Amino acid sequence: MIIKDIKIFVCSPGRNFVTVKIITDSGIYGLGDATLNGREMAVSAYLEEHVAPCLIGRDPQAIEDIWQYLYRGVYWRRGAVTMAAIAAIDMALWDIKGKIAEMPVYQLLGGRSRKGVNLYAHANGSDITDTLNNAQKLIGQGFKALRLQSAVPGLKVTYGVLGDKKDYYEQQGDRPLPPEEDWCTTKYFAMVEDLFKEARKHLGDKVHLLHDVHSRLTPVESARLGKLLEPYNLLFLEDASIAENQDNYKLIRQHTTTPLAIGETYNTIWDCKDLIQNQLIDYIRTAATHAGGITPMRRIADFANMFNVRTAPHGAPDLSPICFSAHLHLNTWAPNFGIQEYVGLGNEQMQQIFLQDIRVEEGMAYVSEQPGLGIDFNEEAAQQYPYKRSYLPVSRLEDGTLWHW
Ligand code: CS2
Ligand code: MG
Repeated sequence: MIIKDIKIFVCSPGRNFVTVKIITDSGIYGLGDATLNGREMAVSAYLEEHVAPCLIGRDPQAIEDIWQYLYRGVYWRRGAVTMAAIAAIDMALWDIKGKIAEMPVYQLLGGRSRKGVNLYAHANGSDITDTLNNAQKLIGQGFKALRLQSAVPGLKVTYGVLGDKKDYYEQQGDRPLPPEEDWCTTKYFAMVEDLFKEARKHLGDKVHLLHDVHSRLTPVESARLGKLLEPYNLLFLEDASIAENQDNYKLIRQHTTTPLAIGETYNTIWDCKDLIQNQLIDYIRTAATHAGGITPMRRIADFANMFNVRTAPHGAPDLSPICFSAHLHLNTWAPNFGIQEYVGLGNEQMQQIFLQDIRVEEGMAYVSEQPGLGIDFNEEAAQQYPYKRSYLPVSRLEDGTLWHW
């Protein structure tokens, strides 16, 4: 069997997705997600111009060799664009291998470790009451773990809380330039403890609560926040501080027992090596699409397992359903799986394009039993929703200084 053709699709059913389809001479094909929000066309060009020509004629079953060829072989290692491109190829090859073996991918990884995959849903709100009302609705739908985010009074916009806008694209209107948001740590601290105090009062002790800081705090501020939230028993505090310098987390860890999670922007195991081996975090949140595919996600999971770190893959709306499927296979297998972020199975247009049979019930997702990843891609439907240039926002402090978004 050889790789006969590789097609790259960029469609926008509400938001942009980059999809790779590897077609073999046997007719079997595989699908992968290469979406990099705000930089989609860079990955598409990388795949089209630099990757696809090198893979035509190769054995699609040599997943490991192709991964090494695209990572080690090119000299220019790592980086978000490169790793999203490698990720999509890797996912598509696992999909093909599963179809050849007539087994779902989780079986190829080592088989089932659990009956279903625990999810956490997003409860966002324009104020604390609104957030808690939304949380109650999700609890009513059976969710047992919730990420709580509430707008910060006095700020124009707060990450994770879009008010009446359905996504960041709508926030940009017809002028596709990065929207500008503001940040003030003092105003945030004045809100955040009340959010969790009220949450425990109204939602009780049984529901798991999580919170995303989206890298807005310095390490010492993160340490203070972790301590402040200890009485409310979070499942984890996500992205408290940027960890380009992984040592940042030593300071945070020394001061708090609130569990810590990070990793949604990481491209390789090297980005989290020190965090994991020094047990500075509790959950690693890498995504198959941004960390180079299923092959390295499996390595990260095994490495993390040695240090009592669990996996909690990123599950934002800017990862395609193909990535979510890949995560469900990894999560069904990984002995140290923790929890999966979940924002629904996509809008109506997405459901016409990405065809899948994932079941979500009572806050758990159940992986497809179809051979491969168990997801299909409707090319004609995708063509109806062409690419639209768009950006993630940037963030500034109130004096105008550019801050982490
Ligand atoms: C967020 C993401 O889901 C999350 O945890 O941090 O929504 C993130 O902002 C986007 O994926 C950025 O592309
Ligand atoms: Mg996040």
